[in-house]
Amino acid sequence: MRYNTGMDDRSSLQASLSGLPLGEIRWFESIGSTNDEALAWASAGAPDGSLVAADRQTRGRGRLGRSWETRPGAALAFSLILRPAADEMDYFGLFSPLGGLAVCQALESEYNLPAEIKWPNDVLVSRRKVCGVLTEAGWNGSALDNMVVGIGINVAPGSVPPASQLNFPATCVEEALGRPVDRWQLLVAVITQLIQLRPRLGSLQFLKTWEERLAYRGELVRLENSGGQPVNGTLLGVTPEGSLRLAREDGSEVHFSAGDLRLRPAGERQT
Ligand code: BT5
Repeated sequence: MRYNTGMDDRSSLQASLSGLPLGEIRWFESIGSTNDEALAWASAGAPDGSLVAADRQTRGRGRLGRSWETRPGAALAFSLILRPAADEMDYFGLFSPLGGLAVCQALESEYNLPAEIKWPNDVLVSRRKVCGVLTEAGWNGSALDNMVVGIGINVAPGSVPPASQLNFPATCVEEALGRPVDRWQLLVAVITQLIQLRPRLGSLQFLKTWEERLAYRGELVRLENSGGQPVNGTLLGVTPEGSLRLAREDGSEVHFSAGDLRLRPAGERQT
């Protein structure tokens, strides 16, 4: 199946999203980064639930200055502007898993495709990365003003960058499924799931749902950061704030917040 381009994309997107309780919507055929646009728009007053989506990103961003590839006609790249209500402020660290969980649940509900979350922010299918989430906060002085949840999903095979550009094996939804999918249908499903999950942010049920989705749970993993020694341990789960819980060999439990950490299965060679 070929995707429509240009104005058809804009109208397909708007038609698909028309039933959802969203704010305003901005669509770009090509943009630097949907997160940059969303952060600027949020600080200029975009309402809660506003959406920036693009067919192509020329400077799509991952975490810690890494880049994210979004090739035209093959992927989903969008950023949702959320204005945390007073009771959501404490759950600052959970907006990223909110995005990841919404993608997992959408893949399962729409396509029966089992998906996992590689802590902190990747969605894996068959242990390959199909989606990345980059959540960024907008501040008004020292007060949290908005959270931008940026989601990139590889949909068609053309969206998967060559292995030489990847720091973890990647795939796309169509490859995993063995058939074409309608990316607007997937977009609607992800946003629908996110809207449904949001009121449960920070609840025990939210944490349980997240933990059940954690890739490598009960397995030996290695945590790497840019500087110090890697840490090995058995992945136990997450804390209520979203830190990773690891059991060391001596039985002690240690917690790690996302920072600049990378999670790897312990058996994998360091690259
Ligand atoms: C992420 O970062 O995985 C978060 C990616 C978030 C992208 C969305 S798209 C909409 C919104 N607007 C933006 O500008 N960003 C968000 P990280 O865990 O740091 O992973 C980045 C690494 O993934 C790169 O260094 C590459 O190795 C790899 N990568 C780049 N493009 C990829 C792709 N399309 N599929 C799989 N892996 C990719």
